Amino acid sequence: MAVENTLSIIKPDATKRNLTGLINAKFENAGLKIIAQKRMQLSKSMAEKFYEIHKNRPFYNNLVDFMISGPIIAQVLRGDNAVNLNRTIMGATNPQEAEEGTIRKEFAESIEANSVHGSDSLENAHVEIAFFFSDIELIY
Ligand code: IDP
Ligand code: MG
Repeated sequence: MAVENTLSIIKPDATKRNLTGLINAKFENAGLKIIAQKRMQLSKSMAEKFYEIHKNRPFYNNLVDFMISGPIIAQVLRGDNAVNLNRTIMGATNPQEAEEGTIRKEFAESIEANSVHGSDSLENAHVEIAFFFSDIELIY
């Protein structure tokens, strides 16, 4: 399997409840390495741009407001099959549909406040990592 980098975000619902360590333990226990990390307060324009792909969805405005409601952690996870492995560890978007042991099953508050973001393809991972980090900030 190929070694990949993927973008992970710990969302405001999770930073507010002090869950960053418990969430990152799940990534590290699964063999993913955190090779870059920053805690940030997103501006409205940054959140709008990051989620631009969802601009026409009915939940877009609420999603942007949620993403700026508190600090986030933007981070890059690296490992074998990192894009899909991260999505598996996260669980389904709707926590009610998420598998036991996943982050969203254990920690998400709702389909919106679902604790984590993860890139959904290698191509999007490259774009999303570049949104937050320059190459020299990725420390293998
Ligand atoms: P994903 O985060 O599992 O990839 P996406 O469909 O890409 O899910 O949606 C992006 C984010 O938008 C979700 O993580 C969630 O925070 C929010 N979201 C998705 N669907 C809904 C919905 O039906 N109602 C409210 N918020 C939603
Ligand atoms: Mg998505």
